Amino acid sequence: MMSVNPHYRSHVASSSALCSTLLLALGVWLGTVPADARDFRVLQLPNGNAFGCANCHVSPAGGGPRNAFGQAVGAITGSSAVPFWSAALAALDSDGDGFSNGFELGDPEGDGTTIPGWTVTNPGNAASKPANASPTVTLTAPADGTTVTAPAVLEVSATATDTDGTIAQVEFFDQGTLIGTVAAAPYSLLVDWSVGTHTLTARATDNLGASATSTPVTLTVLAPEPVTLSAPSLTEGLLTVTWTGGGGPYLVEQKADLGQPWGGSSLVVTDRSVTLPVTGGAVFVRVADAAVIGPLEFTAGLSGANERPEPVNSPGTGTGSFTLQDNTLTFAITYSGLTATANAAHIHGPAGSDENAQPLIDLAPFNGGAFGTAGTFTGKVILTAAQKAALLGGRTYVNIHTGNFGAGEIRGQIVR
Ligand SMILES: [Ca+2]
Ligand SMILES: [Ca+2]
Ligand SMILES: [Ca+2]
Repeated sequence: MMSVNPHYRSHVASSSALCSTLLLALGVWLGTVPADARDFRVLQLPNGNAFGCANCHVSPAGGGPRNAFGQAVGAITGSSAVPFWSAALAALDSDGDGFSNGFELGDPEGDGTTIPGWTVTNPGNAASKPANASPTVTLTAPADGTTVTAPAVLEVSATATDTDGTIAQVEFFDQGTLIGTVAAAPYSLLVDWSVGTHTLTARATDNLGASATSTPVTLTVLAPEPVTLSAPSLTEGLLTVTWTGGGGPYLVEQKADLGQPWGGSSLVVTDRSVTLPVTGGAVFVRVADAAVIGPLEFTAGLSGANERPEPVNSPGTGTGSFTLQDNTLTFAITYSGLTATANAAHIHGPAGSDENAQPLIDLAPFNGGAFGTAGTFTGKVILTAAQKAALLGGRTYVNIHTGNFGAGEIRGQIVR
């Protein structure tokens, strides 16, 4: 703690930090410490002479209104001469420029010991502050020049540092278009990359708004090889078809007569193989790769009547619209009229409209902050191959739960 004789200090400082000279002289003459003479306060400040009276006063000549730091000092001292510099005052950022009073004055700890060679700035003037070092940022994944085959769900990751502050956020860009923002380490995003060449950069912004952009890296996503069927095998009425190529999942269609139209692709598998019963004299099989697909639109209509194993009696209803692009499902689901506040909501599967299945996707993070008896779920999720297969096969449904109907109050199958 500093111990300062205010009279002595006032005199030795008079050439370099002179506040209210006349009042100070009067004060000495009267033999008291005048309330308005504050050179002694300048001298209680670490490196106080660098800005003199302007540490505390709006006017650099002293007197008149106090700035924010001067007000903080005044709140401690009142009109007394008590020592005021402390760790607590050092920790404050009185002028709100992002740097603590102690940092600005070269005594970050507030213990009265200054750091030699410090560039002192004014703790009472927001325009006077240390130069802010820009952050640095490096993309750590994917490695530059990475080439993968779709489906390409992989993380983009960066490290970011700021030598004189903190990282406020890291943004990721693909060809200059923002693809996501991460506010805290680890700075990573899971991304469903489309086929093509991606030029990725990361931009880090520090706590004072300075930013830096990483060196770009290139990621190339190739389309899968075409699906090629191998020779089928028939064993005891079961036809096994295998194939190569594609990225999956696979849409499998079959028909018994080559002259008939294909019947649609309700059978969706993730393996490169399927076994089908053969009841007639012939079966024709067509396999399509769904690794790169979309946009495909789906809808769902939710009601109590759709609940299984038994319908429930609820006035609640809901509708959902869904878009699948490659592996990413974007959705907007609205519901209303529930008999109680919803307490959970999921996309379930794989199950047909008369079956039940476990949750695949928790919709709670997408409810806009809170469940209600009415509300919305909007957002997007990246699907696993199995989830995508269930969706493409018409084997997923939305289910919203309430306290009155714990197994689900309204439900709707997601269909094309
Ligand atoms: Ca400050
Ligand atoms: Ca300042
Ligand atoms: Ca900085």
